[in-house]
Amino acid sequence: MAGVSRMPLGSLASVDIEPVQLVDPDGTPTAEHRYSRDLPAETLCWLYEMMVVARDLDAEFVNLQRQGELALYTPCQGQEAAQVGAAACLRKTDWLIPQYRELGAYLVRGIPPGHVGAAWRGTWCGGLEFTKKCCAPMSVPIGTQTLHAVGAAMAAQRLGEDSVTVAFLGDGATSEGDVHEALNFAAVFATPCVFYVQNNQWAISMPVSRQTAAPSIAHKAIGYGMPGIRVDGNDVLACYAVMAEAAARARAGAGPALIEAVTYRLGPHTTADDPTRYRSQEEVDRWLALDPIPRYRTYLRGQGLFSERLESRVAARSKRMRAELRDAVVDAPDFDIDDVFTMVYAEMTPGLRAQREQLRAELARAD
Ligand SMILES: Cc1ncc(C[n+]2csc(CCOP(=O)(O)OP(=O)(O)O)c2C)c(N)n1
Ligand SMILES: [Mg+2]
Repeated sequence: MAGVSRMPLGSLASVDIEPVQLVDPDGTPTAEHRYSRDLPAETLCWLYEMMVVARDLDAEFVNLQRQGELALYTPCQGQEAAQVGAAACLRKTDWLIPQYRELGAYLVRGIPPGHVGAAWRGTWCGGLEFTKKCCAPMSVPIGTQTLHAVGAAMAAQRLGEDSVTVAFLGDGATSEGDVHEALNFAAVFATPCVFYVQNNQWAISMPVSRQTAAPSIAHKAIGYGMPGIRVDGNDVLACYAVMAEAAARARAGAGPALIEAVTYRLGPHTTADDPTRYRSQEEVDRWLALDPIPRYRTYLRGQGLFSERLESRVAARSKRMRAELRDAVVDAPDFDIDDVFTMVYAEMTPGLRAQREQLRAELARAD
């Protein structure tokens, strides 16, 4: 497969603290030789397109929240390379198990933006449509999705399928007990599951320095007996190459891996957050200089692949998808409150029935 090195994924006894980087922040190729940047020109341009469209759609989501169409949204600005690179190298039948900030991965997988909008609008089917594209609905209870991912990977293993499951999680999630159980189970049973930690430096207002005393999040892999690897999460080609290697390894039956993509959340944690209360503008500026999109644009230009034609194709797609999102979300009907109770089990339990009656009575009083 293009972009995959022939070398095994690191060593089980050590983790390189230097993240894998294929494109320097100035847009020139690095001296990295274990991984290849060799992808077809069409793929290289598509990665750019996906990153730009993800950023534009992300801005549209924030606008929709500000206009009262969505209660909440979790911006992914700054993390486009980490998400696009990781999702782009997978097969359509590989399962994506997201946390909640993975717009770039949904986009690459072909999930219509309106379906992501429905999920943030809180309609009953919000997220259910994702499963048609082998992507689980978003998961807000931090870390729980990693257990689902290991379960899905074990199911594929038992069914003799050759699909790989990728669990997306954040730096903060790695402090959760659930994640320990998921990593341990995955390693003991050699499940085809890749744990992809987007270390965006913050878990709401808690810095990553408070999440672990280990040298890095990737180092935790050593204790579980799986390879751990750090990658520059603002370098789309490095994220692509490292995930491609981990997925190929898992597909071949060699078990899970833990990837730490070192990146930064440029925006707020959610649309309800004010990050100026806990981090400095100087820190944000330092990461803005490492913005994955201009870096990759410079790289493409250096390769002779960037053109006005590409820029206008990307702009047209972005415009189309933003309009698609707005059309799906603006003035969409509210859901029927009964669905909260009727859609959980095939048959409602007595407890759910009682809760429904209680809510109905409260709503009637409020009217
Ligand atoms: C089990 C649980 N505990 C606490 C929360 C509140 N909470 C929501 S997001 C978040 C931070 C998660 O940080 P991280 O895993 O780094 O992901 P990021 O938001 O940075 O992408 C917390 C603590 C939650 N949703 N679930
Ligand atoms: Mg985080």
